[in-house]
Amino acid sequence: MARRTDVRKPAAAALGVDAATARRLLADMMLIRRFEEKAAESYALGKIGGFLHLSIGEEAVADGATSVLRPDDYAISTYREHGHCLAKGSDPRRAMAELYGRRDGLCKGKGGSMHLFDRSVNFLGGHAIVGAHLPLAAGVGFAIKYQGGDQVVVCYFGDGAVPEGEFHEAMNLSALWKLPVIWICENNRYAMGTSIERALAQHDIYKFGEVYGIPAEPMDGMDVLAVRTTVARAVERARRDKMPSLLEARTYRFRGHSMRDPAGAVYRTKEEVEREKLRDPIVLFHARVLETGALAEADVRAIEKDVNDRIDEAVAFADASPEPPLEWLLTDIFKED
Ligand SMILES: Cc1ncc(C[n+]2csc(CCOP(=O)(O)OP(=O)(O)O)c2C)c(N)n1
Ligand SMILES: [Mg+2]
Repeated sequence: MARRTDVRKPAAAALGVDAATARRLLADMMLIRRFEEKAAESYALGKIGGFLHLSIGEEAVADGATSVLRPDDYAISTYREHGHCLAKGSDPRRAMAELYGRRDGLCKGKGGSMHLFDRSVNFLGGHAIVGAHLPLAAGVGFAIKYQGGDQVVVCYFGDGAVPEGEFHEAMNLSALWKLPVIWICENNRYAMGTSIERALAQHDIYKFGEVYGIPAEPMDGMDVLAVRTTVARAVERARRDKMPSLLEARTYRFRGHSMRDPAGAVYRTKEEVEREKLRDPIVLFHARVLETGALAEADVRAIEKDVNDRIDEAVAFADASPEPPLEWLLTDIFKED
């Protein structure tokens, strides 16, 4: 009888990635999902205050994109950034402690859910003002080029940023100055309760790339391998030719905009949400790795257990971390004397 490892080789090839990559992609998506499910529980228990925006349903974008980056590449994001930060390699314990507002958090508990920042993995935030980080991403791209580096910067933003001036300014400058920026629009079709049909004259967001002379493509944001392949092409263009790309990830958030809009039920039909849940990126990829034989069900269960253990550990770590002392209010701030 063939050994299990022998059986896996041709099947994994059918998937287009090797078994180790499949394992990592699945584990990272599950880690983001579990992290956010636990964060929602902690919010309900009153352990997390302020805003909390979950990306449940959108994990394939962060995971697929980061899987083709180097550790020295940069990522920058919105307030819906837990997944981007974890995918980039941040310690879930310190990310959870940040959500809890505790002193061992990534930003010493001063940033909270919307402002995760982790210089050690080149994750440059967590930005709460819609559209504001796009010019920052262009600036990071400029700095890379100016310093003669070959890193790239991935900038995630929502469909809600597209009608704003900052989107257009940033597209223009990145094209004009040939900056190594990969613009990834996470088009989940809503900006809070406003659908793209009510906000945008052009619903195919990737088409804005053509106007600025930027290579642009839509991608299935619920398919981690599609995201990986499309972003890999954009990374190559950015690294080699200093050419930006605009990628439109077609995705969906299964929960509401924030914990104050838990189900998003006022502006979306139940049928729409249920239909989109059939495209759950984790369920789809799980099925695909089994079908192709890249992983066995026992492997998936082991990954799941490991992820659950890591997140339980993250919650315990956050719970045990003390609150920041009052004096810290006046440190790490920019002030002119
Ligand atoms: C400049 C600005 N205007 C309004 C808001 C309020 N606001 C917070 S999130 C949001 C929706 C943004 O939607 P989108 O960019 O599609 O991202 P998503 O929440 O869907 O991930 C708005 C309008 C803000 N934070 N900044
Ligand atoms: Mg949106």
